[in-house]
Amino acid sequence: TCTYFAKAEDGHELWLRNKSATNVNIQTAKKSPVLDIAINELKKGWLGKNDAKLKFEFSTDASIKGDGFRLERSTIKAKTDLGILYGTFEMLRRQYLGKADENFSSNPSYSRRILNHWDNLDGSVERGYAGKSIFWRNDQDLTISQADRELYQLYGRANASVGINGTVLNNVNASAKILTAPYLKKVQAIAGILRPYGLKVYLSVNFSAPVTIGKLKTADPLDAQVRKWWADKAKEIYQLVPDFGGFLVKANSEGQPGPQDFGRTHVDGANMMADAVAPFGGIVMWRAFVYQTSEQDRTKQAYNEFLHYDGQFKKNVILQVKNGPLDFQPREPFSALFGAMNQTPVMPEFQITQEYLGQSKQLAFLSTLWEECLNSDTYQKGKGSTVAACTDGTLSKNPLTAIAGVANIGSDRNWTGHIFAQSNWYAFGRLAWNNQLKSEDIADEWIRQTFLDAGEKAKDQAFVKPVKEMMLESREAIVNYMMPLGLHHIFAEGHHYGPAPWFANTKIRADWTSVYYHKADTIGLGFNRSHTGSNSVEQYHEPLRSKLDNLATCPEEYLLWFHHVPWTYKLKNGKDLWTELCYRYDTGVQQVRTFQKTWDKVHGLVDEERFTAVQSKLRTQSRDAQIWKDACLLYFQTFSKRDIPYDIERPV
Ligand code: GCW
Repeated sequence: TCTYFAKAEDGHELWLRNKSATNVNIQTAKKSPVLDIAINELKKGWLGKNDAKLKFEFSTDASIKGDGFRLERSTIKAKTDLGILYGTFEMLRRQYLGKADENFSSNPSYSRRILNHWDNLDGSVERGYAGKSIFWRNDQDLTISQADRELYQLYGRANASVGINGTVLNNVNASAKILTAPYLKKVQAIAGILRPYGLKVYLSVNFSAPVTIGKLKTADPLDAQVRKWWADKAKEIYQLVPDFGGFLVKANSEGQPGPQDFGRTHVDGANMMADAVAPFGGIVMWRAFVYQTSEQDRTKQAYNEFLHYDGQFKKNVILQVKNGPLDFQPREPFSALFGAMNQTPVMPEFQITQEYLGQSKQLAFLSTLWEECLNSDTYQKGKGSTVAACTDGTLSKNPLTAIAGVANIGSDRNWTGHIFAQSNWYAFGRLAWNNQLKSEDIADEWIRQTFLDAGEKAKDQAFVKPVKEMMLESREAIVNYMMPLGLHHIFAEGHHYGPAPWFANTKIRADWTSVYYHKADTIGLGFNRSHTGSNSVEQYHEPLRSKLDNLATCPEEYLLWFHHVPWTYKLKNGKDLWTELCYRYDTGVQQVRTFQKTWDKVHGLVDEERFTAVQSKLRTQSRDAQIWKDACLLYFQTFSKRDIPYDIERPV
């Protein structure tokens, strides 16, 4: 447990390393635990004029929305205590970054900005690469030590600093045990520690809980006893945690129980739970990540399952949709569900943990991936109907707006395994607060706060610039050496780290193999989802549908996602598919080699500990990028029967 303490002491305080240089006097007419934290942060981190007078002001200004705020020279204005806290963090960030002391207003894009922890109750973390769960150890030990308490405070502080205001404490592959009294007691205690940081607690629930822990004979959502069981359970939870956020549900997906087990629908299931939490103001986040063993292209299934339920869900239900229609691949087109629903609100689910992007071994700044998704145009209500606008209430005027990120946090001393993975936690929070932010600015902020002293400008050219370029390029590099040109899910089975494009197995469902996705043959490569194939393009609105449908107009980054393309097909740069594929894989490897050089050059500009840690991870990444390239090219070559161009590096 002492590793927990080390997080603060060893300078592993994430992006929050500001230490006050000057004194500030705070004037506030109100007192509360939230405001106490704001005051404490200001005392700890104030870098403005010495002995400055700063005022908290509760304002009815209509331009301030929700927990938004307005900063004026010596005033933080907000409607709520949390607004003051978020304004405080923004003010301190601006001071740290050396930004001009000018008026600044900001309102959150989404009202609920939530981390999803895939933490199991035995302490393991599904798709977690940074140690153990910070919340759960095992059934026998549900205590909260002083070290835990301090850790949760650091966690709360980090989240509040970027505006994250909710956390789901357990895995969506949920154990029903989380709803038993001993666990709920711990949930209550955690909620108590996180509350002043503005974090609402939510739980993932298992649909068959009424049977497994409730001893009922069924979990049928239309059964009166089942409905009562959930209503009573909700009441029990709200007695312990009055501001409990609600339930997250993975139902009838990958073997999880759900309403369909009883011949009922997702609507029946979601609404039953929604009724249970509604009296207390709770919500239900119902995941749309469903796919059955069927002949139907897996990427079409969630849309087909949910579209016709639009408008049938209770008001406190929101559909949680992964950014792409498959599963958090290095690159996917956006999920068509974002532009599909007219009445039912939809929330994006991003994956902060790098399940498919090198885990905590590789450097991948995911902000660019999320920005790409948020800015994608669904054309739902004409041009400009971006995923951001479809989900943040701009287009639907739906009062329930939310966004989720699958956390990459664990018990590791640096929280996230890879130091640069901290930037993804940071970026998720910043984009959840403001979905118009640019990755470039987010990276800049994060680098300065994580590695530089307050206001430091001397390292701009030698450090900030090259490191920022590396971050901004990192996701594209991974796309290049893993799955360029729209390739997807050719990962080794199970762990999802390395390549296995050859993976085929007639004994398991086809969509759990790699050959299902790339469909390599002697003619070409790629999954035909155009109108002559699975026709998944039909789920997109015009003019996007036709653009994707037509091989000549389909953006090349999605080419093999939507088309089976002949090896000899000429791409825009004049190269044929096989040749271009070789160059893309090679480019990816070369990009990582360049990252290594970039990082080696900053030696001395960053502390030795973090320098070495990152250097060593980049070596691993470079080696593994090479493996990806060699494996994929040598395998695809058995179909293309062509040489790898001689001006690129030979397979090792
Ligand atoms: O990405 C896949 C993962 C599973 C995960 C599932 C989901 C929590 O491989 O580990 O389960 O998606 O999102 O439900």
